[in-house]
Amino acid sequence: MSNLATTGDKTGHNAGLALHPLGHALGAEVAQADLTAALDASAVDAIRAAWNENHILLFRGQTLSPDALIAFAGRFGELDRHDATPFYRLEGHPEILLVTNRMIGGKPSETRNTGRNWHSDYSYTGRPAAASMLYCEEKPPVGGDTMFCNMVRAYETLSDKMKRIVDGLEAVYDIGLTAGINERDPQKTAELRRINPPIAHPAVRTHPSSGKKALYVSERASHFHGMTAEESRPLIQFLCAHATRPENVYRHRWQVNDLVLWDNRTTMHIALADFDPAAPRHMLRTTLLGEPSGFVVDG
Ligand SMILES: O=C(O)CCC(=O)C(=O)O
Ligand SMILES: [Fe+2]
Repeated sequence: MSNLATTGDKTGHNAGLALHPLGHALGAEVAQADLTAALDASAVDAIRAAWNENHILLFRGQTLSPDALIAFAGRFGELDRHDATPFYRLEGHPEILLVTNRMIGGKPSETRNTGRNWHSDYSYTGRPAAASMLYCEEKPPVGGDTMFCNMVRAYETLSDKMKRIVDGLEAVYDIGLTAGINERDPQKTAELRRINPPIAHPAVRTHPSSGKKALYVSERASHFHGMTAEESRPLIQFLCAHATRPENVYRHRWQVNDLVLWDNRTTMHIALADFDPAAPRHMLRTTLLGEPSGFVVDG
């Protein structure tokens, strides 16, 4: 693992990464890494272990072409080709989703307001994202931050009675609850609704690697299956407020050439509109497919 600084012995056996915590609740920076170099299996394992432990990882100062980003991401799982949101892909690279406010084809970008409420990626699909990686190519001089919260801690800090209640629930996800979707092209959003009908997923999920239970409820959940919206809404609001308490959040201030990896099974995130929309912000995202989950509901 010559391309990753380690704290282990020089042979690379049992090597740990040079990790610096980003927040008490979640997040770590991996220092002195060059992700364009070929990663051997032990480096991939070490990153995966640090990722499972910290939920989000930051690599600064990376110069990654779309192909290099795809190659790196593909070492960690099966890449999503973003068929659930086909209008937002980087041309020629379906494995990359553009999150940008640059003009596209002379029109305002459809992803200029992506991620503006607390969510886990692709929760409105039958294969909710296992993980996402976001690479910053351009950022406004001030703001454009992203916040992340720890859904394992969110679950663990509920009372035992509330844990038992949410253990038995399924949240119904609705792409129409994506903040800002109504500001986008109505024909395209109608197509997105057609591709992604409301789908129910367990409100608590067990992480396949760590075995930890994590809350899986977000601001894109309309109700709990079998309950009315009126009955569900106060509980969804409470759970989201509980999960996103400041002490359970890490706020990332982007630098150009940052790559942030997050686990969508153990975190939620929100992209803040805390910047001048005339200042370009341009990010490339790759997404790792999660396990098939959930069932489509009538509403
Ligand atoms: O632009 C961001 O900071 C994050 C947007 C988002 O939600 C995503 O890329 O999944
Ligand atoms: Fe997102």
